Amino acid sequence: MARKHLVVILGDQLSRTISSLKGCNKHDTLVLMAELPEEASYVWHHKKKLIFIFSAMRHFAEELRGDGWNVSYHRIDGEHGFKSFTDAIEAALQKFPADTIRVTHPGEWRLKRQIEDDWTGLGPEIDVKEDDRFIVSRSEFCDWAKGRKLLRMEDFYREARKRTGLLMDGKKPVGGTWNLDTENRKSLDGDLFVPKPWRQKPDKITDEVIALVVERFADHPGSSGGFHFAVTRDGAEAAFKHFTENALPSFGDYQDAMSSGHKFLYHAVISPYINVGLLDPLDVCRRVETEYEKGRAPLNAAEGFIRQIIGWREYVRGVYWCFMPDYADRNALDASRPLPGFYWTGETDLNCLKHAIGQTLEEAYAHHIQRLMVTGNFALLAGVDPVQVHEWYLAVYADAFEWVEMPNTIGMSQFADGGLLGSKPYACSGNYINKMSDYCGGCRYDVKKRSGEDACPLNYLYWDFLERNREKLEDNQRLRFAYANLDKMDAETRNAIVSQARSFIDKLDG
Ligand code: FAD
Ligand code: DLZ
Ligand code: SF4
Repeated sequence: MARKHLVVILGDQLSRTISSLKGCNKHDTLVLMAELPEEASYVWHHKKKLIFIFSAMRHFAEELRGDGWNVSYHRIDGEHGFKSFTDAIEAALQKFPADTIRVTHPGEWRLKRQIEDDWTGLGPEIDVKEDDRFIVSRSEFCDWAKGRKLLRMEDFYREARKRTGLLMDGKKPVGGTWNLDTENRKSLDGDLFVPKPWRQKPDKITDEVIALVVERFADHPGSSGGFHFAVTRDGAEAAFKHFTENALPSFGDYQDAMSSGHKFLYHAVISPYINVGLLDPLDVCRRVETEYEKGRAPLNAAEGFIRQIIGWREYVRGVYWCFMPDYADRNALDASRPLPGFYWTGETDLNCLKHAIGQTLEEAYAHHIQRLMVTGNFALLAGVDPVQVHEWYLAVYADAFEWVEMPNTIGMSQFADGGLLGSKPYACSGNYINKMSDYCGGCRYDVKKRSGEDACPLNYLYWDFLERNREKLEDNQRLRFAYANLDKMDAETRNAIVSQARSFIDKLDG
């Protein structure tokens, strides 16, 4: 007799070719999908994130049914009363006595533990399949990392280019240079044409989910209004096509720019779709490579985009699985302040933060430099507990799943891993924000002033950050110039800066 499989598909495994379904026979398989209170509340998810995931799950279940799969789907507003996956599986097994519970490896340590600790006691054999939507497997990354003193993203990225053949000319990079990062740093000229972002009008299923989230998750952060994410493969495809046709050519030049008038600039806004499986990462890279080959996008755009996906995205996933679970507790700079309350409201008179947080609460989206150099930088300078910073990022972005969010936050943004992921902290004063954005023009603070009542707080916080962490950071070669500048200040100036920074920080609420 054929073996019966119960295939559990998680909310970020919405790919028709997901490994857990491979080799299963439709007659002997029950697919289980569930909207669950435990998943909806392990952090304080943004309303738009909840809408996106539930609606994409419901659409995917329909798609699977259309393909002939037998799907048992549990809505969070249904009668089921399950709290967790374990509850839902236990109930499913009553009606469908499977020999095997199959699942594709989850993207969060918490769920890996749940599978190992709780699902194993349910009876059937547990079969966890590798998630083959990544270019480099978890074990391949760990083999690569083993024995290296420094885990440089650049080294990893070059290997990934060779492995995929993307933008390669034999054994050499197309154009002769691996990384065109220095050509990704233009600030925005006022009169540039910025394309309108792609938007999906909600259909009936999404409208139902919006009503559900508005009612049931009313106290969760963020706005539910103007929901415009794609929730199907076709929608995600349309969003990606819109990006390649309208924004990709300028993506490289303005990758690091920030603008109060343009939330999305030339960014792809596809991370939620790739992360839940509506778009395939390698496929989008190949299509961007084709845009370059056909002369429709310059090399700095194509290379910059491909680097983010086969470089950074794969690399952070490797770091997560190689260094968890202790990675979550790292706190190399001993930062311990509570996250300021304005991260949940956007109510602050620092204009850069007001914009980045306001947009985040509105859209469940901010681009990389807003996340790294505005919200991340402020938390780093103020010495906020990295766990609280991590929980904020995991909650507020539609693309946030722990495998990708945590290394970006704990490592890249907060330097809490002590330099495993980045060779120096991404700390900046107001000068950088002023160079890359138009935020300072509309701010009540003066970005040119280092101290005094109306001085830009990032200026004194930056110097105080260096002073406070002198013992830990002074020997970092990449901070030599910054410490030399700090040491050039006379004692009186330095003391004034430090004391203004400390009193500013002390006034931040939790
Ligand atoms: P684009 O700028 O258009 O880039 C194209 C694609 O490259 C993205 O869709 C994404 O898939 C990939 N990418 C770019 N940068 C990174 C990166 N550093 N790590 C992984 N993938 C990358 N990204 C997430 O997908 N989920 C997160 O939870 C997340 N949390 C972050 C937290 C912090 C503190 C920081 C600094 C960055 C975080 N990022 C995260 C990375 C990055 O900010 C987002 O991937 C990006 O802003 C998504 O927008 P986009 O699709 O318009 O990206
Ligand atoms: C993030 C999320 C949310 C909010 N809700 C669900 C859910 O109800 N059901 C589900 O299967 N998945 C959900 N997810 C995604 C998971 O919590 C988790 O982040 C990923 O499955 C990790 O791989
Ligand atoms: Fe931000 Fe300072 Fe510029 Fe104000 S002046 S927007 S606080 S960098």
